[in-house]
Amino acid sequence: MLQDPNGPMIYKGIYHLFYQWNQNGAVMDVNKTVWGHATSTDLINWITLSPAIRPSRPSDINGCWSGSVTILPNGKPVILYTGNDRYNRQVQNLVKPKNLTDPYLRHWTKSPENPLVTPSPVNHINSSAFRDPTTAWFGRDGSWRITTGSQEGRRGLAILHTSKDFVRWKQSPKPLHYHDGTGMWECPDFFPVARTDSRGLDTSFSSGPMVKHVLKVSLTDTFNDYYTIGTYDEVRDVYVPDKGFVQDETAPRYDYGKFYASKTFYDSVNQRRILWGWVNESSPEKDNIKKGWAGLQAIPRKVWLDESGKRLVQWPVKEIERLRTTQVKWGNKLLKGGSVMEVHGVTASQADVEVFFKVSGFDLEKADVIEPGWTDPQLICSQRNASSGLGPFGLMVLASKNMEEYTSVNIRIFRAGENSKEHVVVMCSDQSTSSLEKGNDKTTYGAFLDISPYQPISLRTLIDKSIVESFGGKGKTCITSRVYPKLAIGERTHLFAFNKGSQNVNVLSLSAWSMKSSL
Ligand code: DQQ
Repeated sequence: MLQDPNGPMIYKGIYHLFYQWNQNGAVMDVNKTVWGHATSTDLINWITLSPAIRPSRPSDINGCWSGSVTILPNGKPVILYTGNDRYNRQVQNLVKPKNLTDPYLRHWTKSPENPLVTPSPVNHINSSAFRDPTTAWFGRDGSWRITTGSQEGRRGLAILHTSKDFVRWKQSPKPLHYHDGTGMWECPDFFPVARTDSRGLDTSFSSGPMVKHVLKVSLTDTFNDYYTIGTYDEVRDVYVPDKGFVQDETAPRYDYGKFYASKTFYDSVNQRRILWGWVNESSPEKDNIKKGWAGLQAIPRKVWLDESGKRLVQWPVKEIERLRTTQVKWGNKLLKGGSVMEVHGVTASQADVEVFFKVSGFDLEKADVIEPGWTDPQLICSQRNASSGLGPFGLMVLASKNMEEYTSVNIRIFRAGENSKEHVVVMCSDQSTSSLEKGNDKTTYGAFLDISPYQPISLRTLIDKSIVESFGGKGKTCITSRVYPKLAIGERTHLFAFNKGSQNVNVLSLSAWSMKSSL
């Protein structure tokens, strides 16, 4: 079983991804976890190498858990990771590449000083809640800083540690950030984003007026990744989320479907920040054992700050477009209320589909007013028969010919109030009809989409056999779903555009590409 992405980086032109991996089967076994290792020159085609870190020392004998890579100023990468030690305590360890001339970095050496940081009552760290060191950033005072995820009662926190030499780490008296009532913060990720530019910034980029910071934490309570945008106060060495953001379950999510333990890195060659996330299965364990594998990594996404400063934008890395082959194009097609139209000529089991919908202002003014209690988009998306007049419209993907099976990725538009000119736009990924097979988790996912429906509404969906990754509003809201069709397999898979609402919707343009498999 494969889990969290670990230590992504680019080194000598080669991308590296490590990941939590139980080599022995399609089930989780945290006491046996190794760092699986894969490399690529284009982020799309990957070769796997032998595991980079395996349990072998008292400081990691019960599992080599998540961690990050830092590229030191001399260009040398180092890894900090959590070891589950011989007493089942979580400790932080260091490993270095054995041979820096090898761009594949096939061999790694554990530091003889491990463990570098241990939990104890003296430092008030609970030994079962001390893990997942981030990429380090370099402070103006000449010290490195990392943060680790932790918990004190129901308070989740990101502990801060500083070091001059990367070996001796000192715990800061104050955490980088904390919030009560959230439970454990796993896999924190802390990085700068440019205010007015989609270009990425190195993790050590100094804060200043043109820079915001992002803190992401993975909450064990909900198994979701939440981020806030804020300011890193370098003098007080604390992170302060902007007004309106709270580091808890009310914070925005990278993805409103399956996406956890994610981690970003700075791609210095292409000056972008790239996000990796683990997509867990929605199938029962016995099915995973039967198929022989479980867990995958989402297509890597470029991530940057939206011009509103209120959210991040994510978009599949451009390299994915190299897998595109034949293209089917529609221009200006009317999707009448209640209609379904097949998109012919595309390998519907593996496709990249980008649509722009347009709704007339006249129809928008007639949209139903959202019910006062409908504050949870996931519930709105689950109301299968509640038509808003405007939508649901969108795509039916991984569909069987007669639609016994399909996953619906759709948009619904409501008026915000009786006398309001504002609209509420909801994006849904509805798996409830995705498979005839029983036993899978078919929860319907949904999220608000902060766009004006007077503008063209963009929806992109990457479809690959059992995974559907959707990006609404040019990447403002993302939803990833695992689905397991029984009928809609290979050539028996279809793709449809649909509009179940009563008003008409225009497809301004639709492009669907058949996608080749990667290596
Ligand atoms: N998975 C790792 C931990 C991390 C968790 C163990 C998140 O380090 O907190 O496999 O999925």
